[in-house]
Amino acid sequence: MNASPTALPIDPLVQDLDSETARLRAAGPIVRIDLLGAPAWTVTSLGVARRLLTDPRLVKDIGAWDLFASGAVTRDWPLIGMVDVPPSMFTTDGAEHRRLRTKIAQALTPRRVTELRPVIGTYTERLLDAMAERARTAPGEAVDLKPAFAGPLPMAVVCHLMGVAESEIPRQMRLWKAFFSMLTPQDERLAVMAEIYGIFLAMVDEKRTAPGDDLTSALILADQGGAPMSREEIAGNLQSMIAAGHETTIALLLSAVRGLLTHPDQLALVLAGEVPWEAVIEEALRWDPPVTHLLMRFATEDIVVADGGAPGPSGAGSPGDDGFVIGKGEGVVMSYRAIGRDTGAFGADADSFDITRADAGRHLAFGHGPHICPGAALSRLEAAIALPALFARFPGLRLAVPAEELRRSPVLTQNDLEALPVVLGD
Ligand code: HEM
Ligand code: PLO
Repeated sequence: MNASPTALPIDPLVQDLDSETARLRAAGPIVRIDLLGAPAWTVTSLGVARRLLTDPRLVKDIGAWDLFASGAVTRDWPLIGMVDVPPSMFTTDGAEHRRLRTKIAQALTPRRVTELRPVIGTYTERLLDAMAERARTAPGEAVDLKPAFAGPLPMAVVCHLMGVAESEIPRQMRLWKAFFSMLTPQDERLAVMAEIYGIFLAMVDEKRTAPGDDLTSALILADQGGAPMSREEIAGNLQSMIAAGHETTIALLLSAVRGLLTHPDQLALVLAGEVPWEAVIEEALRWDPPVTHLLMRFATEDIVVADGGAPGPSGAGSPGDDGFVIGKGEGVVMSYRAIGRDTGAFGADADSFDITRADAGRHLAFGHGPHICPGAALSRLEAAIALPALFARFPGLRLAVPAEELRRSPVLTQNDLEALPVVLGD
């Protein structure tokens, strides 16, 4: 399996993400990439992304991927865990997908999210108390905000939501870290995936006999949208919610803090109440979104994407002349980080963090179309509680290292800062 020679390689070690994003953007609205040996397309333009994300000719069903059907991509491919996974809303299409989304909508109501407010507040205060204690006993010492604050909160909240025991959290953190890291040997990753699925299947069996007051039980009981979910579908959806619900929100918190600490003038505006926290959250989602590259959709027929950006009907226009043709059976990635930096959508200064920009809310960090993130309200709520509480407790918070020294973890698909060392201040 070889990617075409002109394909841009995506670095699994994420050594220089800003340069990679700039290279992708410069290459066009839709670009040939090399995903660890597998050729694919990626989208870097907001307009093209919006159109393709509602185009029914692109599906999540891995059976539509030529490289998989032909055996060129196998379980040995390090990114297989993003595409060949247990049944869930993440990988289904059409009527089957609508059935699962209806049940999620029935169970994950705005009220259920709002009811998490005190839970989020309590976890946040608990973490801040522990940090304050460290600041008292070791004043001036650098603290890594990832394990101390941003890391634990989202996993605790999503486990509470889904009815996963607190005692399970350390194992979940370890397993998902191994799942996402590109440094995990592939046989170990496959074992981790099997272990995760086994844990959730067992959990579903328990909840089916003794439902609780949690979202997993509500999904089991959801009666709208068609046939009840199978055991495997409940486990698959539970597992998706846990995976999606922690890794992404950690990244949102870290992006927002990094943006503010590297732009003290903007932090001052927020602390003075001149710019709302909501603006910080939306700008962080645009500027350095949690999902870098979203794998993957597959073309069920040839799709012509005009150079100007609009995908046309199949067969319109000739390949190469006035656009790009996504061939039937090819894979399409959404590079949400590059899309957030689309100068056509956000202006010439799209690379700058600017909480005063008027149009940050147009970002696609939560996706668009039928698969748009069902957890968006929850993650926004977490950030809207955690960020002000952090800066209220530590108004003198500052980076403990120069911004250029911050490193990314080797996670190809997600935005994962290795660490965010800060000084808590007085
Ligand atoms: C889907 C982003 C938080 C659960 C998605 C997608 C994106 C996304 C981009 C669409 C993927 C696509 O193109 O198909 C984010 C971001 C988050 C976040 C940026 C935080 C800042 C959450 C939370 C949960 C969650 C907290 C659960 C509690 C899901 C699920 C899907 C999804 C289950 C799959 C939906 C489907 O395919 O129908 N998310 N997410 N996400 N998200 Fe989130
Ligand atoms: C994780 C492995 C599971 O077996 C299947 C699964 C479902 C939902 C996916 C999640 C995986 C990875 C993280 C994803 C999430 C949906 C949203 C989240 C992609 C593949 C994002 C956008 O980061």
